[in-house]
Amino acid sequence: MRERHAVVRPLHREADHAPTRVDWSRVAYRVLVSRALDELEETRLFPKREVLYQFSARGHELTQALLGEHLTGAHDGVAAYYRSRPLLLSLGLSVEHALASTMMRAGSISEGRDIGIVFNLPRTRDVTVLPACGGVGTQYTPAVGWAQALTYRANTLHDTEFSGCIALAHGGDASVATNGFWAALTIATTEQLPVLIFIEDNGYGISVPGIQQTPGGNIAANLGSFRNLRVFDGDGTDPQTASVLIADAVATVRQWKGPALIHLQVPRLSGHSGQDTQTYKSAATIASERARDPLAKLKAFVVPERLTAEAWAGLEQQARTEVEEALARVQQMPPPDPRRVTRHVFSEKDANGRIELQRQGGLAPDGHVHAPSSTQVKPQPSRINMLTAIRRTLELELSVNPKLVIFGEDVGPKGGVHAATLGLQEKFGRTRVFDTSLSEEGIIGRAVGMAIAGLMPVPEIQFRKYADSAAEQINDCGSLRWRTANRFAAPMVVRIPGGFFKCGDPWHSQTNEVQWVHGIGWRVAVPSNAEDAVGLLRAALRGNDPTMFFEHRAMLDGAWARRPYPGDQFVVPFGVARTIRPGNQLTVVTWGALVERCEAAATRSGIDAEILDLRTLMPWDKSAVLASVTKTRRCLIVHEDNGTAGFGAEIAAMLAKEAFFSLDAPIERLTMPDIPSPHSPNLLEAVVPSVESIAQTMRTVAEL
Ligand SMILES: Cc1ncc(C[n+]2csc(CCOP(=O)(O)OP(=O)(O)O)c2C)c(N)n1
Repeated sequence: MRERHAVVRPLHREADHAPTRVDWSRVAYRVLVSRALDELEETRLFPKREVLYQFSARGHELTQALLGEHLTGAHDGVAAYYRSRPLLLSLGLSVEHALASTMMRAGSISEGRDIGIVFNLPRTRDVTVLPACGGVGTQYTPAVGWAQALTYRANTLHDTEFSGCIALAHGGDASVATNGFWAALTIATTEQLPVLIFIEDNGYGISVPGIQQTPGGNIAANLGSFRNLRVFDGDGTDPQTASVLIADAVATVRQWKGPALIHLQVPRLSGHSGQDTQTYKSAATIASERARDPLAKLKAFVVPERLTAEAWAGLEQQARTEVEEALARVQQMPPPDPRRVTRHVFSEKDANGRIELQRQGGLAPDGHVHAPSSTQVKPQPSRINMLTAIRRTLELELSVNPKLVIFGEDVGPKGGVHAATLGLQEKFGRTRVFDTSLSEEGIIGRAVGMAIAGLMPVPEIQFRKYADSAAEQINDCGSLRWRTANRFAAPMVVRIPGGFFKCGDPWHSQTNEVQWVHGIGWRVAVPSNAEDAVGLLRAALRGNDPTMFFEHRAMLDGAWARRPYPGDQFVVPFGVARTIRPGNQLTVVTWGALVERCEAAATRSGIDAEILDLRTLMPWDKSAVLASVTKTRRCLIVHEDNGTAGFGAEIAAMLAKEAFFSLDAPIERLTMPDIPSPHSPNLLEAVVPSVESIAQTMRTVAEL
């Protein structure tokens, strides 16, 4: 033990020392296979453009092969990045699959949809590798979400299989400057989660040196006194040092004593990617990096003490042969089929009507059976407001679905700044309804990790504008099913209030719902009243896709939006508009808070308008709009979001194409002008479509 203290540099005094059980022959083989793969790609496949993106792991292989030795928990979860291939090979990714991915073949990890170096491994009883992203730092918050799901499944659902399993976030030295890193660090240390942050420091983020990513260039040194974090630091090229440090770090986290960070220095022996010629490094720097090649150091460490020279040569030969044989097989594989490239954006059914389930993520792959649902309204005598409708639906779903968790800023004891979660923590406890740190990236990224771990996360973003800080996680969550060719999905329901209330302002009042419609893979609900809010929210909470549930602030307690509670089973299918008022003179298409105004405007204008409340924008009810416009021959679209590229433009484009010969007048849009929401009520009233301005526009369009 003492000797090991002499070689390793654990910054944390209480580092727990685990026995190092390393199969050096296996580690050597994995290092050699990774090196042979990079060699093949760098010298033969990349120059011939058979591989278009080459991210060499030369210099990073030893640390990752050693780490693979310790990731043995049945539910360990790894959030990897683009330089994680040696780790993936250690966790069971075959050489053939790895090559098929970079060579963009059918049947590979993403079927040629994503760069072949961002991997994933769906698993039910082995280490899961969460879908990696191209964005630096995006891996961290899903990793802490996975860690929290482990503790939830073990401690709250009492599934002992999850005890002692860990999450691992793998990144480079530049990634410690990202929002995701700090969001995850805060969550992990405040919640004391079993996550190991594994930083491989090759000194550069492409060309920018590490001293510009963290002061002094060593994140471990800087985090030495960070509360609730154990820190390990050392030379990742020295087999003995790296082996002991990694064993200790993993063992500490496995005991569920809290998170740890390990920082290991390694050389990057190739350019950042195939295109990078490293002109920013001096010849001396390159030479000193080569002198630290962990492969050479590993050979010196194991031969002859642990392996004979012949055995080492045999491993080298075997690794080259394995890679060449894999190449020969991959070259026989067909390229991906372009006819399939638009598939798997959302959960889909096959030709026989059966859902083509993702292999991992969400409740469905675990065979979860939801409580009965019905599209029939069972109205209760008294009316409730939309806020109560949302709260009641959340409460019912929490009670029938133990895998559902609600979280966000202030949603706990306070019950949310809009009171939608009032009393829920008291009733269901703080593991199921909890406050989070103030980081929207942290909230959504954590939800992604939890969803992949088989829970149904229901994060709240306090106001629409503040979803901006989570934009990267939202985008990556939406594209996750497509990127992984349906191997993974992360169904969740993100509740976001927004829109004008009594006043406006640029921070709390925008809607900008079109952003998610334009994004990939999100279903978008925009209910206008309490009944639809119940039905759409329940459908979303029992759905198999990520959903944005927009709660309009003006409708939460608005009198018009109050409706009888439609029952505990009530669901509203997405993509079905509601006809608020039948009419023959003009079709008005709207949603959210402006449905009420359009209805009042129809009465005021005296126009026989047919009003459609879309209720959901993704999917949206094209056929209802088309049928109505074909009948009335005129269309007015009214929305609160800005006009330019608002969702009204999409509706108008569809009608221009599909209803051109049915139209007696140009399609009209009435929207906010292209400005943020103004604060003063008189300014607000002047720009949000009002009953009067809608009525006037109805008359104009009807009379054209
Ligand atoms: C959010 C984001 N910004 C920029 C990039 C472009 N980019 C790709 S890798 C990289 C450097 C990352 O360096 P580091 O985290 O140290 O990992 P390494 O590549 O050295 O292994 C940059 C700037 C990106 N992929 N994502």
